[in-house]
Order: sequence, then structure tokens, then C-alpha cells
Amino acid sequence: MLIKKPFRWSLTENQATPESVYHQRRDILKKLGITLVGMPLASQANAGLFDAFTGKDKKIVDNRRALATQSSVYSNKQLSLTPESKVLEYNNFYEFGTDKSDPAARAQNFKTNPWNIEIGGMVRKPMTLGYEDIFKKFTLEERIYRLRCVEAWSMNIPWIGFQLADLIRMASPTSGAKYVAFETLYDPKQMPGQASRRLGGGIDYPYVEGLRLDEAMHPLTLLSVGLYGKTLAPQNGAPIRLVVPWKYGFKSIKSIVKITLTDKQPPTTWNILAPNEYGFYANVNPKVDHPRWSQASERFIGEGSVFSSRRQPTLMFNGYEREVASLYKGMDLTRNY
Ligand SMILES: Nc1nc2c(c(=O)[nH]1)N[C@H]1C(S)=C(S)[C@@H](COP(=O)(O)O)O[C@H]1N2
Ligand SMILES: [Mo]
Repeated sequence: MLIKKPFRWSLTENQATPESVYHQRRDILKKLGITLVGMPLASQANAGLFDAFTGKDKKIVDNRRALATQSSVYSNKQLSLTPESKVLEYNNFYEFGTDKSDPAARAQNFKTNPWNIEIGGMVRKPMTLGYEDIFKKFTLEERIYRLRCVEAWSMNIPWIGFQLADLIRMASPTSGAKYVAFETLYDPKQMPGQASRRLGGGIDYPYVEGLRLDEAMHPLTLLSVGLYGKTLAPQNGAPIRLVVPWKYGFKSIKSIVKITLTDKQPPTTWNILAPNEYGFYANVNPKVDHPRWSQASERFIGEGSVFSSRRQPTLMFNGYEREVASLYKGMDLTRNY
């Protein structure tokens, strides 16, 4: 899988954009000479600064740190962003409950440092990454991507992260490796949805996901450690989560503790739960409906009330068709949903 030429994106949108606010904020910091490396944003002084300039951010407990990033040719810079407050408050993270507001409410004290990720299976160099390694071993980029949930809503989010391919290459897969399996932390003491089947939506935890190796190596596939200029909040999958922008959101597994290279297609949580509704591939496809609803359009979550948000057409591979269609050449996408 090679993409050598710089990216050209197929679509621009002209919705009212909170993006200007985001860039404005960064300019303000720069003018004040505030460096963006390792600066904790939890301090009252900084929180107040943002409030004064945007009048939008609420004062909540916020342990996120600012992260320095490089710009990326894989970032879709013309997309108008979903406001940060909605990215932080409208979530799916069933380990903390099934309502959209549950993760933000219940994950505030989720412990993400110390943290270890094990990389193993069919690799020559198995390893364990600690919390600091996650942030220090890789060059972090900002990537503005579309996120399309299988429930037919969408957001545009400025992620921070590095290519999963960088990590996989470090571990040096053996020639037999064909798939990559991922696992979320299992800790029912911290995750009420794992302690109660009712709260956790009937899922058998830990949450597991998987990709074909070529999908995992694709340059768009990101391991994300932050968004909107800062480290991830717990509800978004801190300290590290997957982001696969051309697939339905449930593939983008949160709070990862284990990555395993394997020669067999790994089991995946939503496929186990309802195999006729959620497949292994889960590529965004407006022409293949979910058995219970249409996937032809989506509710874009922008400014204003979540319920007043406008519908927009869903794009093949979520707008990344040019970049990823070749991965599925000759496959029946209706059968391999
Ligand atoms: N471990 C875990 N990962 C998960 C989920 C989950 O419930 N548990 N939900 C998925 C779904 S359905 C979506 S749409 C995205 C939402 O990510 P966000 O809340 O950061 O926007 O996370 C995905 N990753
Ligand atoms: Mo989702």
C-alpha cells in the first residue's frame, strides 16, 4: 500500500465553521509566547484565557496537556470542525454507559497514567510501551478527519497521533502475519459498564477490534493520543485509541492495552454481538444499508443543538475512496459489510 503523491481531497464544505475559533486560539497562545510542549492546560489561568477569547468553553475539570504537532498532508484542512465541546460530551464508550453523555460524566477519574500497551503475537520484536513512550517515541501529527458512526451521525475532528504503521514496523511482523487485533483495557472497578451488563449494553468485555494487516499499514490509519491540540480526554479513549476514518466509528477502539499480530481474522465486539448488522470490515458505504436504517445520509454534528443538526449525504468510504478503494478491489462490499 503506497501513497507517494500528496493528498488531494475530493470535497470541500461550507458550513459555519468553529475552526476559525480553534486557529484563533492557537494564534493567541503563540503571541503570548506560550509554548505548546508539555504545558498543562488544567491551570485556571489558561482556562480563563480561553473563556475570555471564545466565550464558549465551560469550566470543567480538565487534565489534558497541550501537545506539539507537525502538520500533515493527510489532514483534510478544509473540513469545518465539530465544536470541541461536542467532541468531549457526545460519545460512545459503552464501558462507561450507553447514553451519549455517560462517558463524559463517568470517565472523569479514569486512570490513564501509568499505562502499558503490549505489542506481540507474530512479531520479531515484541514490546511494551509505557505511558511516556506513547508520547515520546513518535512524531505527532495533526490530522483533521471525518468520523462517521454506524448510527448515522458524523463529526469532523482534529486528531493528534501517529501512523499505526510506524508502530507495526518497529515490532517487525513475521511473514505469516495477516491481521492486527486490538484490545481495550478490562477493569470493571473503573469501568462501570464492564461491571454491569445492563450499564455496558450487554457487551462481553474487553472490547476487541481488528484490521487486515494492509488496512492497519495504510497511512490514514492513526493511533491517536490527542485531539484539539491536547491529550485525549478519558471519554475519547485516553491515553491511546485507534482512528480509521473510512470505517464506521466502532472500529476505532479506545483505551488500547494490547495489539496482537495474527494470521487469523480476529473476533470483533460488534460483530460478535450482532453479526447480521455489523461486519468485520465496516467500511462506510452509503449504498449498503444497516438492516434497521439507511446509511445513505448522516446527521453532521456541528454548531447548535445536536438535534437540529443538518443531514448530509454519506460518502463512499467516508470520503476516502480515492485513498482506500484499492484495498477492496474485487471484493463484494455488500457481502463484506
Ligand atoms: N472500547 C471502546 N471503543 C469504542 C467504543 C466503545 O464503546 N468502547 N465505541 C466506538 C464507537 S461506536 C464510536 S462512534 C467511537 C466514538 O468515538 P468518540 O466518542 O471519541 O467520538 O468510538 C468507538 N470506540
Ligand atoms: Mo459508533
